[in-house]
Amino acid sequence: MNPAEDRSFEPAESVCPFCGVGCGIRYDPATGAARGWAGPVNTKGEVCPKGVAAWDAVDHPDRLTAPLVREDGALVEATWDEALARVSDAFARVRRDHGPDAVSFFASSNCTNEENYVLQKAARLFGTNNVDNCARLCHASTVAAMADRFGVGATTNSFDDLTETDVFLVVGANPAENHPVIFRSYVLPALRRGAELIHVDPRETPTSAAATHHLPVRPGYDITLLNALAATIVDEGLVDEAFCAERVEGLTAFEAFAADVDVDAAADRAGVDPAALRAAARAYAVADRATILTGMGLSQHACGTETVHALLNLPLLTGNVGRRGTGVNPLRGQNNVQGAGDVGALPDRLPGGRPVTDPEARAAVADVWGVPAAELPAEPGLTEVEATHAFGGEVRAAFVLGENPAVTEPNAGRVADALDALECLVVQDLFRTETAEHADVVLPGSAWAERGGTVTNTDRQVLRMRPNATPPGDARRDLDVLCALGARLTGRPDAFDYDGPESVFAEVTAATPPYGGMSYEGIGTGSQRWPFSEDAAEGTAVLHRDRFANGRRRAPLRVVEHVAPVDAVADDELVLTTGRVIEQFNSGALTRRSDRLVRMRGTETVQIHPDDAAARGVADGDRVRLANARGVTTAVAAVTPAIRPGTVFATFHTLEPLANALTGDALDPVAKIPEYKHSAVRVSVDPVDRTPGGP
Ligand SMILES: Nc1nc2c(c(=O)[nH]1)N[C@H]1C(S)=C(S)[C@@H](COP(=O)(O)OP(=O)(O)OC[C@H]3O[C@@H](n4cnc5c(=O)[nH]c(N)nc54)[C@H](O)[C@@H]3O)O[C@H]1N2
Ligand SMILES: Nc1nc2c(c(=O)[nH]1)N[C@H]1C(S)=C(S)[C@@H](COP(=O)(O)OP(=O)(O)OC[C@H]3O[C@@H](n4cnc5c(=O)[nH]c(N)nc54)[C@H](O)[C@@H]3O)O[C@H]1N2
Ligand code: SF4
Ligand SMILES: [Mo]
Repeated sequence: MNPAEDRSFEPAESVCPFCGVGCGIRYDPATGAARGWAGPVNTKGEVCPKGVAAWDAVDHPDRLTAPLVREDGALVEATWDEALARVSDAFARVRRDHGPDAVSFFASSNCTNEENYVLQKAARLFGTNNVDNCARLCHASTVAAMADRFGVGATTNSFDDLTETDVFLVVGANPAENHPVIFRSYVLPALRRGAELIHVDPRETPTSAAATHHLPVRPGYDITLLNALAATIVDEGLVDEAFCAERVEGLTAFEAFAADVDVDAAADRAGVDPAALRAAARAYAVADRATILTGMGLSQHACGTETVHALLNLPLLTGNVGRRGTGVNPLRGQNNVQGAGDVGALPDRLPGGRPVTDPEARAAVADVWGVPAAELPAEPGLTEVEATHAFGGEVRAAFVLGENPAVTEPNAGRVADALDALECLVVQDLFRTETAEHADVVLPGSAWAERGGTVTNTDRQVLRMRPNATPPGDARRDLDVLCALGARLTGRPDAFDYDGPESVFAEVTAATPPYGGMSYEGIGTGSQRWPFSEDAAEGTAVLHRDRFANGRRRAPLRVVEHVAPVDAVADDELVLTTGRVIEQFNSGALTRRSDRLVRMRGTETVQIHPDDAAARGVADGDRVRLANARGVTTAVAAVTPAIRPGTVFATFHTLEPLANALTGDALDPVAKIPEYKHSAVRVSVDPVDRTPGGP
């Protein structure tokens, strides 16, 4: 059936379902594609190629149009009542036999604040804090380090004031491809007016193409590099003494540490030229306004939190926080990765970032929910990858909303076994994904264009989505499914009896202090930014002005030592690092289904340096085999000096190469983020002849 057959389409201002920039898009009947409208971020209606392609997934013949349940090993169509009863019976049985913590809920940074809020409420009223979202996989480490040092883990500044920046330090991020509208509409104009860009990345990317300084760091050695930058600043007398005297603690101890850093040797270990490193340190330190844009190259390491701690010393030493055009700005992943955490889809945090262990916070939330505080679980739950590691053991059933862990969690071989070890796996998605293939129940949800609700973008702006279409066939709006499920799982139908997303949002604002006072009407086709204040809307664009968000006047400097990467790399091995390209998005569930994007560029390649290729007899275009103890995958070699020697790069957007066949189980001890950016692999010409007609 063509899902478009019985549907109605009506253009209305909504938000792009992809990255955390939060561009305004809507359906365009004239072209049958999506197009931008002048939203609060893309103020001229500009979008990147993914924005235009967003409609293709909405109207795709692969859309799920009916619930599926597993019968005799196969997924077969069922009614909603059968499917929901299957879920509530299985979860009730697991809770009876093993307790509520034997069920785990994966929320979705691809879904709205309202949907995530309802899901975490359902999990907690079911009795468990086992609820997390894939913020865990992107910036959990950044959030942990920033919350520890600055009091809150979110962008310190807004895009608007980046146009006033003199120097951008972009570390482990590739905004030219992954946050294209920020890059083109905010960063590039500043560069055109004379600002400089320092890029720390083992590859030359379209971001480095705009850079004044490129430091091709050796993956896993960012702490060494960041310490060398800090040591240069101290050594060359570039510390902002006045700022440090007022706003910083621990300068003397840090200067003593810095004095012991041998900058030449450190640059060498980090794989960069010492003179280039010193020049970059100077440029950052002498700038009037320097800002940091940070991404996965820093955060996605088993030492991600420590690495971000090393980064945070730089703005403190140089007085680059609390003013326009400065700060530390993590470029967030999906369109609602910020909001999913804000509204409580985290195992240790209630809505508003308050710890589940805090009795006052539990009492406040219970009061909004109209339940006794004693009903809310008080122990932190399992994070996403921890939960997957417990599947079949401590965890017996899981609910996965809008995520595709079979492709995106590390060590895919182990993940596939874990998914099969569950007594009941429920997946709510748009498509029959690789994860859904392991499911016992599949619930057909709604795409971006089929819902109302709010999302919170990377600079803390809450934006409204509006329906442009009805869901296909028997698919339902995600919020309606989650409310129905919440009622069944908790036996508290009143707690999930809402009059649409606006009434959920009203409860979100009551339960989430930084959102207090916001409203649908107030947001309109603009935005409201948290921490929200009626009379100081502009004031919240720059955090930490006079005090840090924890109320303290000073933030500490911190001595951070190099942490050895978990995978030791043998002489004949290379380091695999992974990431993204502009035309594809994460597991590719949506973008691989767009002809518009697939035509633009293949992603089934692995970048390898000419020296490493020559040493292995690999020529450009050869099919190569990447292998380690965890798995094997193949890819087409792209032989290029754009990647540093000793390192290979693959995306994780495709099933071949399935990059996560090779990534490992190590987690950062604080933030529990996986190691996606440093895996030892052997690379060789693929011995299997795959040419058509070959053996
Ligand atoms: N086009 C597109 N845009 C996206 C996404 C997408 O899939 N496609 N996904 C969204 C999501 S969920 C997220 S979280 C963001 C992520 O956005 P980014 O943080 O930009 O993501 P990545 O491409 O994973 O990594 C950024 C860079 O880190 C570099 N890198 C690798 N290893 C290291 C290292 O050890 N040290 C350093 N310093 N750098 C290293 C890589 O070469 C890469 O260029 O993008 C969002 N936007
Ligand atoms: N090797 C490697 N692996 C990585 C990373 C890396 O850099 N390297 N990055 C990690 C990061 S930062 C992230 S965020 C994760 C992303 O991991 P995932 O969240 O698993 O990836 P997505 O492709 O965004 O998955 C989204 C799923 O949600 C569905 N979906 C989309 N919109 C909706 C909706 O509105 N409703 C419903 N019900 N479903 C919807 C899609 O069809 C898709 O199946 O991947 C991680 N994995
Ligand atoms: S920059 Fe991000 S939000 Fe904007 S159109 Fe592209 S993918 Fe969508
Ligand atoms: Mo992400």
